[in-house]
Amino acid sequence: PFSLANIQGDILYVGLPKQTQLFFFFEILDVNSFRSQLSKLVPMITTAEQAQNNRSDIRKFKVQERKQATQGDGETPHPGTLRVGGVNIAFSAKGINKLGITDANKINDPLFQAGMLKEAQDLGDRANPDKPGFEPEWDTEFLQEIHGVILITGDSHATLNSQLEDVKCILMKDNNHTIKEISKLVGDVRPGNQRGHEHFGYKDGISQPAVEGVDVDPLPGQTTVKQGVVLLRRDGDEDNGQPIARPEWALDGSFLAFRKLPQKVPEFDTFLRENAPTVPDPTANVVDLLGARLVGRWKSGAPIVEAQLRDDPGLADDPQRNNLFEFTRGKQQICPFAAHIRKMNPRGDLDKPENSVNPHLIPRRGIPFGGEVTDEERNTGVTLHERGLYFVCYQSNLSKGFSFLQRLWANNAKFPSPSPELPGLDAIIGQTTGGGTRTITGVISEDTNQPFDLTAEWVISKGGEYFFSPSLPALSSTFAM
Ligand code: N7H
Repeated sequence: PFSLANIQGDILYVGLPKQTQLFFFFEILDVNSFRSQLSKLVPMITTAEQAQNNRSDIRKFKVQERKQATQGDGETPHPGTLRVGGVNIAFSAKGINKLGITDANKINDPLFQAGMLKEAQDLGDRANPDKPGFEPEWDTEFLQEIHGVILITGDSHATLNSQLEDVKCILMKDNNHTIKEISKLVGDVRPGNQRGHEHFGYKDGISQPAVEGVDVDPLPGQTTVKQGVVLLRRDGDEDNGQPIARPEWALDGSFLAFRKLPQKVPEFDTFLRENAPTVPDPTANVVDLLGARLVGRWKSGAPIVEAQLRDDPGLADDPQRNNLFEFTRGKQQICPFAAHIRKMNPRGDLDKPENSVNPHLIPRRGIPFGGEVTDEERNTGVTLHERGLYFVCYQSNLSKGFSFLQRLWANNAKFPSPSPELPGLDAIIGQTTGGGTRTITGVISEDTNQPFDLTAEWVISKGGEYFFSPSLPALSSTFAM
């Protein structure tokens, strides 16, 4: 039977509620004590059922609050009773092997089993020039053996840290050599009116797939995918129509792809300012227009297909309309083929989308990291403080989800168009191991075949890993003991 109480909370709906989020990467040193302590951690894990209840409590709280503000009456629930935080746990293939799970190799996802480091070059990540052969230019923590990650979300750094202390206390109760910290990364929702926007300034998290039987009331334009696109062993976890063989404990688990993606914000802004082509309408803001054409949405989130020449915040803020659009197949007068959201979800561009697009849709759960751009950075156009996105997505199959999207769509100059106009790489995340140039077409509406050079990459991968987020029953039985 399918139960939300069995599934970790970050996977479904919109994930764990978060203002700030901590990723604690660890290595398992003492397998026996880890396994016995893990069973005591399981009750702390936030399930999809709890995450969903929380959200409706928070919504109710906000409605009450608004009522009180306008009418001065009504009983406001005490915010202290609302849990805005959550805890989830996931393991790398090395971690699952280390635990000694006997049929670990039957999980049957070669990319997961090899680990992300092995795939770095194929993903287009840059080489470290000081290393022979290919070693990606990643932060050192991702070059080490990582066994697992604990995700903690909450409303302040203080809450996260105290939650982390509780988790560590449980895991290391009898033995403080049970696990070793590899690194602790903290992301934050951006402040003020940039809440929900990533660091380039664009509203994020608008388009998410609805999951069959879970998100029963999809918004206009939202695609419903089979449960098995996200959850292992569910309907749709298949290859060529055949269910993929997986061990029993894989049921209702999901692969978590984590990427640390720093963004060169002042450099991106300078590029837009210096390279924005003129358009016939003299009232258009050509700088913002170029950005919107590269992303496929304006900074407000309004899709360029429905707001062709200027931003439309009213459209962006209307959930009934902000995701309801399709690209015109074979044409890029309005939205370049290389626009990030067209590459990642080519709605209207392919035949049989149920087979060609839907299996590749991913729930995204990332969070920005790093501070706001400083005056000095803005004035010099040079990034001095690292900032970007801790990208997280879930899928039942990495070769259809994250890896597919990065390699076969973002990094593939020929996708999605069969027309003679060569789309070029995804303007935001397309990458070439740092070597190639990135030329796209479709930026100039009057001549969509005209090449347009993106003179740099503004999103530069610094590493990541593939994890498996097991179901609660699997955590209690197979992973713990
Ligand atoms: Fe992307 N950005 O600011 O440009 N992304 N993304 N992404 N992304 C989306 O529609 C961004 C990254 C997807 O269904 C929006 O919710 C940045 C990776 C997918 O229409 C914006 C980075 C991958 C979608 C951004 C980054 C994806 C999507 C519009 C890195 C997968 C939904 C908001 C720093 C390999 C497409 C929205 C759809 C949307 C940005 C990374 C995938 C603004 C800055 C690595 C599937």
